[in-house]
Amino acid sequence: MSESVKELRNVGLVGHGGAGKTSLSETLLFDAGVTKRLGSVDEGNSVMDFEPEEVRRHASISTAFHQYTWKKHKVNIIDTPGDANFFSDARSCLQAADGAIVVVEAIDGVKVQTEQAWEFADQLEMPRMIFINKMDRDRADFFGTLKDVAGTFMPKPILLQLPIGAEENFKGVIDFISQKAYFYEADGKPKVVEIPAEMQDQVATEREALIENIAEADDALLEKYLDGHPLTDEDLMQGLRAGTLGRAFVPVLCGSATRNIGIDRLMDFINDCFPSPLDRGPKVGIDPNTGDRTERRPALDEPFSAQVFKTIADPYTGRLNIFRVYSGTMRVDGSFYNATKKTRERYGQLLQMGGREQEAIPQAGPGDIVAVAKLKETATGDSLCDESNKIRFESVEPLPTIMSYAIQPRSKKDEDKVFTSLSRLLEEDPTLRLDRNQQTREIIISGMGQIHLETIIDKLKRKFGVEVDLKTPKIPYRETIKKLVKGVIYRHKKQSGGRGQFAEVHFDIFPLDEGKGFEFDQALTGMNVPRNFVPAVEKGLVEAMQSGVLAGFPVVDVKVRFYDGKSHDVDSSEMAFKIAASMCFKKGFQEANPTLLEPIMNLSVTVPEDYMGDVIGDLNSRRGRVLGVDAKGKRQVIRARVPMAEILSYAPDLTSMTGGRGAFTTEFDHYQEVPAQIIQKIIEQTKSKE
Ligand SMILES: Nc1nc2c(ncn2[C@@H]2O[C@H](COP(=O)(O)OP(=O)(O)OP(=O)(O)O)[C@@H](O)[C@H]2O)c(=O)[nH]1
Ligand SMILES: [Mg+2]
Repeated sequence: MSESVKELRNVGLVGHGGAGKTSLSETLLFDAGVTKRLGSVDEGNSVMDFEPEEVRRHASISTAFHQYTWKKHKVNIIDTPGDANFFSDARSCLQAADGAIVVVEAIDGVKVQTEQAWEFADQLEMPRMIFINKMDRDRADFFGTLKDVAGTFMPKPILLQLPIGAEENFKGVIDFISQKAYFYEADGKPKVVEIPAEMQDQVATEREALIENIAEADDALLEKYLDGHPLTDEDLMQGLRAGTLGRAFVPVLCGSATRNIGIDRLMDFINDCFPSPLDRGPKVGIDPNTGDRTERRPALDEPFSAQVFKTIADPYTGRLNIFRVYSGTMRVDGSFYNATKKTRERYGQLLQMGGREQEAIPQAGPGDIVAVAKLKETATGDSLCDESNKIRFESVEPLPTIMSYAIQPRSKKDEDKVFTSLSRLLEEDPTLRLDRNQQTREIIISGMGQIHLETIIDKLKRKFGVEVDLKTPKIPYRETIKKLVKGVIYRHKKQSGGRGQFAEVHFDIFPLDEGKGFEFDQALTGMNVPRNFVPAVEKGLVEAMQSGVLAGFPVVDVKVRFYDGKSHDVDSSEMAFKIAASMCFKKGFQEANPTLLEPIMNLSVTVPEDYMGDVIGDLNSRRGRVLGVDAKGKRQVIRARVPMAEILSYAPDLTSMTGGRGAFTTEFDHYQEVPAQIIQKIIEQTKSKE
């Protein structure tokens, strides 16, 4: 448990992929003395990007946790992955933070993922700061980046520092409040000196702007300022803290994570101006007994409450649930109530996550981020609480999946293992979906994009030794008829030496409405067909319908009326009637104007207004039908119906059309007839694969 909740900081690092969040985490840990050597993403020895898939890709695929102590403050770092493929995990884990550092690189400025993380932090009403990173890189442009940031984000970004030099000559930062220059050596320890003469005017102007911004956010300070009294450094720090916490503005700092420049300033800022769990106030939830709104203060004497925001599945050590405590305390070897699953769970050790390592701790309290192993039912998003003081918190839903593949084991013997191993990965990844398509018999995995599904395949191999390939899923087409045919007659007769085979059936075949499936109408009147053969006739029909005449797809939405037939005392048998029924159906089906049906999806595409024309034009070329467009904030939501076959690879196409600014969801809506000119193509393709 941290010394004091007041001195605890839970800090989430967000921003687009490659902005430098993990590198920054490494430098924070190094400067605080947690690591003896500065970890590097590029060299593969980062303590935060420790999973083999991360080391190989030089990028985070999953949120990592660590902590350090700096000037009596304990800081939990939550290093989220920036790539859109892993944004759902970033969102879930950011819920555990009290403040967010938005890392922006000084070269390309704000990118889509940064905007999306920002919007999510807005939803959580989370105080933020911006760290302009990579000031040492070629083409680093501080003011260009600042302009970009100021033009994109609200609340208003305000400048606290100026960089000294840039690119290769980036040497340090000037702090407006202390009015000092900080020059850095490789160890991250600053040499504090007077502001260089040539920068003094610029600093004076920027400092004045900062003072005004701070004063504007605080009535008492504003009054003092307008009365002409100078604001002291203490006034400014107090105003800066209040304005940051109250989200009146977003302070901007700068530096270089890999060169360890400006990082100690950032650490001081986190201590001084970022919220403690106390600043964020009580956590609101629902009393599951009454349905009423209730809350928990971040205090030791409150009943225990917590929420799980991440789960890690390990084939050897089992499952690990990571959660944030909101109120009360917990000690080792205890139990709690899971208000989401409505069960009681026992746990043993309390663990604190430090990258890949876990350290046992004796107890935990408000604001602490803790893990426990081997819970039975608990999953990401669940609320944990004291059994006699129940509370349930809301949690963000996982983002909907956008890409699907059929999965094929390389070795036949792995078929069963594929499903069980993927189910294990499902425990730690709520954005992964697993379905077995009854019709095509394929195992379909769906996820957040190409990279997401590829890393799943990598994990499957590493953790469970199962090798699989990803294939484009088959479209589950179906066959049906459009015309009614009456009086279809088929006689099955075979005379081969001994006992022969004889059966004759008479059918009427009707088309049914979409979704009606198959109906069998036994309408025999005379005694031509003994009734004990009726089940065989129905069975023959059901079997015939499993594989249609056009291209072998299942037949649906058909009614067969069995009204007459003929039989023979000796030669008729169930088998003979089954065959007759099947053949009669196939004959009638061909006369009944057969056609193919395809799945039509509901598609909802969210894009900034500028891209609307392109996206709608593209949907039209995919045989889509636009149903409507609604405004949602600054974005437009296009609702359309599109054939599944046309949007199997929509994710990369939408990304390239919109520069990554588009998002979409799909769900099955109904089956619809395939246009005539396409039917022939599908039939040929299916036949060529046989
Ligand atoms: N020159 C320079 N390179 C940096 C700096 N910070 C990070 N990098 C490099 O940028 C690349 C990406 O850094 P990461 O720390 O992995 O970025 P990230 O934000 O964690 O990326 P994701 O995990 O993919 O979201 C690596 O090659 C780093 O070495 C910096 O301050 N200066
Ligand atoms: Mg990273």
